[in-house]
Order: sequence, then C-alpha cells, then structure tokens
Amino acid sequence: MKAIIFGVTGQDGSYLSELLLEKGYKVVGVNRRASTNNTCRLEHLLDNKDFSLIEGDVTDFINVSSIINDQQPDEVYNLAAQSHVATSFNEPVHTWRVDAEGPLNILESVRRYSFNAKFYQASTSEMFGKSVDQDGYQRETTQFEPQSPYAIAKLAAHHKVRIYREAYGMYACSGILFNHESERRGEKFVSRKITKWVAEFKNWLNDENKPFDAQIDQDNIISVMHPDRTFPKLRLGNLDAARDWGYAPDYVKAMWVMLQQEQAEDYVIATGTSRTVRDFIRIAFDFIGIKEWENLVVVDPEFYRPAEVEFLHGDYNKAKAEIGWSPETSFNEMVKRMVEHDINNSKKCQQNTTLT
Ligand code: NAP
Ligand code: G4F
Repeated sequence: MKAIIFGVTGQDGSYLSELLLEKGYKVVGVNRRASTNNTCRLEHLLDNKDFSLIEGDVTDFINVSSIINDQQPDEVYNLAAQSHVATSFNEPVHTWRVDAEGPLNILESVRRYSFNAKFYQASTSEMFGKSVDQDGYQRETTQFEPQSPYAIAKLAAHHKVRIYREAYGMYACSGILFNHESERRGEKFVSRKITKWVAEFKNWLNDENKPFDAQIDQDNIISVMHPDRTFPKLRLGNLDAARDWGYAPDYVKAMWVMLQQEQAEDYVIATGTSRTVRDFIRIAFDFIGIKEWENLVVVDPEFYRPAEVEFLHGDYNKAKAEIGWSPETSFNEMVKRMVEHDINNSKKCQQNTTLT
C-alpha cells in the first residue's frame, strides 16, 4: 500500500507517518520548500527506506496533480493547512488558499488522475463555532457556525469532500477532529505554549538552585533572590475558553481507520470531556509542584481573538459504534508527557523560539 501525506511535517503528519510505516505502507510525504529545516519532527524517519519526501505546495494545482499522477497512491491524507486560528484573522487570504483551495486541488487531482485512491480530509471542530446541541455536545449532525477565516475555509473544504463523494462516488471523507495535542504540538498553540513555559520556568528555578520562593514584581517579571535573575511571566489570552483536548497519536489512528471502511463517512473524533484553558494551566503547574500559579500568568489582550469559539465538547459515539475508535490517553497523562518532554528536551526541535 502507498499513502501520500500532504502536511507531513506537522504534528499529525509525523505521527501518521509512523503509524502507516508500522503497518507496512510506503509513505510519500509532501513538504513545502523552506529556507530553514522544517523536517525536525521527521528526523527519525528520514533513513527509512519506505519513507520519502517530495517538495510540494497544496496551493499549486499543477504541482499537486503531477504528484498524484506520478505516485498513483492507494490513500491520500490531506493534513496540510495554515492551522493557527488566530493567524487566520491576520492572513485570511493565505488561509483560504491553503485550507480551502488546497483540498480542492487534491480532490480534483485524485478525481482526474487516481480515481480509486481513498481521500482523507482534516476537518475541525472549529467549524461548529458557536453552535452546540441542547445536550451540550457537538456531533456530526450539529449545525456549523464558523467563527474565523480558518473555520470558514475548513468548512468549504468539508463540503467539497462531501460533494466529491456524492457527485462522483469517490471514497472521500472528513474527520471532524477536536483539539489534539502532544510533545510535537506547534509552540504557538495554547497547550504547548503553557507546557514549554512551565518547563522552562522549572529548569530556570533549578539553574538558580532555589525552591519556588520567587519574588513577583509589578513589571510582570519574576525574580529569584537577585533582581538580575529574572524570568518573564506567562502571557495568555482567554483563560475561560473550553476545549475538548485529546492526544494526537490516538487521533491519527482514527484517520487511518476511516479509510479502511466499505463506505466513506465523516466522523467526529473527540474525548467527550471539555476543559478550560485555566484547567490546562492548573494541571501543568501541578506537575512541577506549584499550586499557586495565578501570579505567574498575565492575561494579555494581545492574545484575545476578534471572534472566539468559547466552548467545544465532542460526542464521538458514531466513531465508537461504527469504526471502533475511542481515545486511549487521559488528559492528565497527556499534559504530564508534554511537560516532562519540555523539561528534558527544551532545546530540541524548536519550530519557534519565541512564546507568541
Ligand atoms: P500543523 O502542525 O500546523 O501542520 C500543518 C502542516 O501543513 C505542516 O506540515 C505545514 O508545513 C503544512 N502546510 C502548510 N501550508 C502548506 C502548503 N501551502 N502546502 C503544503 N503543506 C502546507 O497542524 P496539525 O496540528 O498537525 O494538524 C493537521 C491538520 O489537522 C491541519 O489541517 C489542521 O488544520 C487540522 N486539525 C488539527 C487539529 C489539532 O488540534 N491539531 C484539530 C482539528 C483539525 P510546514 O511545516 O512547512 O509549515
Ligand atoms: O491552542 P489554540 O490556538 O487552538 P484552537 O484555536 O482551539 O485551534 C486548534 O484546534 C482546532 C480544533 O478545534 C484546530 F482546527 C486548529 O487547527 C488548532 O489546532 O487555542 C485554544 C484556546 C482558544 O480559545 C484561545 O483563545 O486557547 C485560547 N488561548 C488563550 N490564550 C490562547 C492563548 N491560544 C493561543 N494560541 N495562545 C494564547 O496565548
């Protein structure tokens, strides 16, 4: 079996590559040319004879269609996206090109040049936006009410997948995945921003060889014993937003299972539990033994969004019943793994050195 993964260099692309290689696939990853190394999540796979990379960009139809035509894959996974919701407000046109036109370029290429290939699209819980069913869950039948340029582009792609399935009979499906995080999560997403800060703070306290008895001054700086030894506070936006957070390696299994069915269908993939950003912070600090974290965090309007999705809470019962998928890793275990990883690997594989 041969699979093409668009978006192979991202969090999910790296885990999905590992999963497919374990299953004996040949994996062809499509990555964008970059002036700096963007394959740090894939370093451990680059010598695998069944894994290869091709340069490509989903916004370029000629490029995408040549790849599909040349490779004749059995399965195509589209994980490529401008995936940062806040960024989509500043870069709406770019986000549209990558997240809406990109999937169309792939779908049309598959239809023309490799019709029997099965196609997976990375849809998102962001498409629900403000909409929640009366019982407090979002599921496959919940109305979509997108709240960002990102969500609108993803919703356009979601409908295109359905139309290619219904109009042309292609095996094309979308996983409506709720937030999923990991040690490989991009550093601008709130989960990793928190775990990196907590880890770096812990390492800084250790370097200072002091227990946590820091002085916290009004300039939003924490200093331990000496005013020259300072550490900036963690600056975040909306702490009350609630997300249904799962663990990325569990979620890529769902992508694969969705392509192994008789008929293509869309599925919600979630944990069924919703927690606030505040909960995430509390649990991350708990792992380094800090209970009183409020004074270490600054709520900064810079990190608020022009429009927010306040509440996400997924019902994954259809996936459980029809394709046998359930989440395996608990929220606390996931946060623990992320914090521990960031304590032990603070200098490795940094996609972004600033905490934005
Ligand atoms: P990610 O880490 O941001 O990875 C996105 C990938 O897309 C990267 O490999 C990126 O390449 C690539 N990409 C961006 N623009 C591209 C272009 N023009 N052409 C080709 N590749 C391009 O995202 P993720 O967390 O792995 O998520 C994977 C997918 O699932 C995304 O589509 C995301 O929107 C969606 N999703 C994610 C979640 C979540 O919670 N993680 C939930 C629901 C849906 P570079 O490395 O070069 O930037
Ligand atoms: O971690 P986030 O940036 O993820 P968000 O916006 O939920 O999007 C992620 O999940 C979607 C699935 O639901 C994916 F489709 C999407 O690609 C991405 O992976 O923000 C989570 C929450 C938001 O409510 C945000 O306002 O955290 C809040 N937040 C508070 N302070 C912050 C910050 N978010 C970020 N990125 N940075 C902050 O400082």
